[in-house]
Amino acid sequence: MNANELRESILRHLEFSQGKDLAHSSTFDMRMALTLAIRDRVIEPWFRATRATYAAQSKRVYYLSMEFLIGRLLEDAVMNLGLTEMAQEAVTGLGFDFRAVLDDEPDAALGNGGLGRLAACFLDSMSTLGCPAYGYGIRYEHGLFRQSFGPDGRQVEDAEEWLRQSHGWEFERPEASFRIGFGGSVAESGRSAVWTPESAVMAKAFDTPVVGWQAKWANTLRLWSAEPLRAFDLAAFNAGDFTAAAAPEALARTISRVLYPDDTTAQGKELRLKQEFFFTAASLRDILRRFSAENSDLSALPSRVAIQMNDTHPAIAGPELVRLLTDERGMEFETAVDTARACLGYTNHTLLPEALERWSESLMGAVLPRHMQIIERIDDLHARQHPTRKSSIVENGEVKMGDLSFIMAHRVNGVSALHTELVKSTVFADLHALHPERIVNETNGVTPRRWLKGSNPGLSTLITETIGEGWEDDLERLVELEPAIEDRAFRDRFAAVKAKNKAHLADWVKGEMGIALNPDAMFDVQIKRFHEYKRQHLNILETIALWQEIRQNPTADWAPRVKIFGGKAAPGYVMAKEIIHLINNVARVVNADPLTRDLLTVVYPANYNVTMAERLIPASDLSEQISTAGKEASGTGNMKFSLNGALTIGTLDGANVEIRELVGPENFFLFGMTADEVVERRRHPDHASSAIAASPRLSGAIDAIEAGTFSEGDRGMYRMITQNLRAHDYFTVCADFDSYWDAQRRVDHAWFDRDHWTRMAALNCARSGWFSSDRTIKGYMNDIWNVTPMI
Ligand code: GL7
Ligand code: PLP
Repeated sequence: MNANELRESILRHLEFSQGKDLAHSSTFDMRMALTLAIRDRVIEPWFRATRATYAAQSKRVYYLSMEFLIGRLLEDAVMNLGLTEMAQEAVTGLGFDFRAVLDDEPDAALGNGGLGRLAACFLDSMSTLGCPAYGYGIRYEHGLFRQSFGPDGRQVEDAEEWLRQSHGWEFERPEASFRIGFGGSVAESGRSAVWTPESAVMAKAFDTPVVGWQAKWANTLRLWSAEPLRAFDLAAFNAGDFTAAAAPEALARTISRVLYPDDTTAQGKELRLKQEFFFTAASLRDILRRFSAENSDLSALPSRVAIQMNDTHPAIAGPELVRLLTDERGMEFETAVDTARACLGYTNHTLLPEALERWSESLMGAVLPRHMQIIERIDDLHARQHPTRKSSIVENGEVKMGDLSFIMAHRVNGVSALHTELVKSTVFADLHALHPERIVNETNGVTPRRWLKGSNPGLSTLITETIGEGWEDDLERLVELEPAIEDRAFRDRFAAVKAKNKAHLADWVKGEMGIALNPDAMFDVQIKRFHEYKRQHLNILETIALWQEIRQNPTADWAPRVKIFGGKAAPGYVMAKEIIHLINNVARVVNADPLTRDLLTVVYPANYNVTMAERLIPASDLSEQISTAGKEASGTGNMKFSLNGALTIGTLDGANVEIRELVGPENFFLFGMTADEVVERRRHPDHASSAIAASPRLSGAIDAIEAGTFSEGDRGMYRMITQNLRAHDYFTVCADFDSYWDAQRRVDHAWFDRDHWTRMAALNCARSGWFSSDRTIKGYMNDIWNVTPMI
């Protein structure tokens, strides 16, 4: 394709898809026309991949996930097709600003955080590697809420409206519709059972093609939208009851209306259970339909179908597949359980007890009566096969979805080396003893296309000029940078790229927030969901202590810092929202202090999302990965920072452990207790108060909050935070504070030798190649899915 063809194609779409002539086209029209012109280019690899998969009768991967945090698609697709320059030329030639056109696209925020973003990186890697795959999820009408801050600094949530404008990437598939039932009764006769649901909705498919690097392969993201069986009650309408007439539609659509804004917290809502069953059941029906079009023998299912359960959200896949195989296809129960298990894999993403889904037996029985029976039979069968088992799936009136997933999967994986060991020794210790071969580790990864090539063009150019092309899908080649890092000229260029990215970010912050940042200061960044275990409060306490110390000694040799925060709190998570509130008010006070103005600035741009991450990460000097050890299963933000040449200050938690090993302990600022030490320390009832008493800096910071310094004299404002720190402090903020403070001063010290800092930063990049999600997906293909790449 040449530039002229692309231009013609854009003009055609402007005219025939948007119904506009160029002179009257808006930025939106241009964005849609470019999207459709680019989508046209994706069709060829997409069809080619589908045909090749059918022709080879390959095994396909089905990645079932409640969340796909894909962000914007246009820039990424243009990049993967190798059309970036051509598209820029065409759009500019038609009189539009290319950046403004790209920025017009809303983020598809169909996920909360790391778990959903991982699923998006996996889609990219599966397409890049030629792994025949479908992502299956929900087409939420409203993605993750939009965050703003009220005048008092508190989080305000608004509905997100990404589908208000038409979504240019998707294809509606009315022919791929399935009826999904809920409730009702079960009539058993002999070995078979007939489930008669009480209510039902239709699941309708919408497909988005996902093109891989250099368009060698493309897969499908199929999202289900809930629709009524009967859109409209005409009798009620004719009788004048307009609300009742529209009721069936409103009710059905509720199922795919909203993404639950929870991060690592299970939602105990009936609607959530229905959402989980809705998309899982529709996906399984689709999978069996595709299988049956090519095969008549169901025993071949595991040789053609690999289904991955992304966390326990699709855990109902086990019993539902067994139900489809037995009740609907006549397979014998034990054979069906074995067949289902051979297809299913389960990824565990968290050990937090509040995130391990449990559904009350009565709710499960009411919403999915047949599945409840099947779960009990699976439990019985497993108990018979393993008489030494100590626990069961159904306990104390609750169905433990983690246990169900474990028992119904042939492989269970953790998401970092440390996490996998903890999975074995804690939540699944009992089941692991019975099935020692089942748990495997697949350390997370991130796609280098979006998170380096696309988001950091300056660094990408430097890399390509230094080691040549081809690192984008062979990221471990970044080690070839190492000899160049010894060269001062290379380091200067590396530093210049970072400086430019920081200047861009500073411009953006100035425009968005009206705050001027010193681009020579260290950009110290903590962006992620707000959660006590992630310990944004540890960071803000250190910020307060630092501010106090600078005030006492303003002429000392301080390393100027900009502390940047970003992230949302679940609307119902009061403590996390209080921490947000505190940070905003610390920012207000600190930024207004003339004594510290050039040395310390705190900024917290609202509404952290994928696009903001793409802006912030390339401009960061220091990456804050400071969770309580043992709590962050892996992290993926940590990998993105290191890849983009930020140094990490972090605990031995999740994938930080592997990052530190790979980049070298001398290029990583470690602090804090280990996971074992945290558990031990918590046994001492005074673990927090003794730490506070021993640390004048920490007590000074807490005292300042309690004195009303950040709440206009209101001493009680942040009581919830400070009382928790003093009395309970489950996440051991206090016990880790001094160690964190010391590590931050080592950071300051390192910052003064800027050339050495750059050397460490460049080594972080050069040694992060292993964190490509291509490596992760190869692991899943080999260890779990038994699928071979098609390219
Ligand atoms: C998470 C983990 O908390 C996070 O550490 C991990 O990187 C991510 C992907 O594996 O999964 N688990 C979880 O429930 N959420 C996560 O982000 C929401
Ligand atoms: N949210 C967004 C928008 C992200 O891009 C990422 C990862 O980069 C995350 C959440 C997860 O961050 P973390 O691994 O720090 O929890």
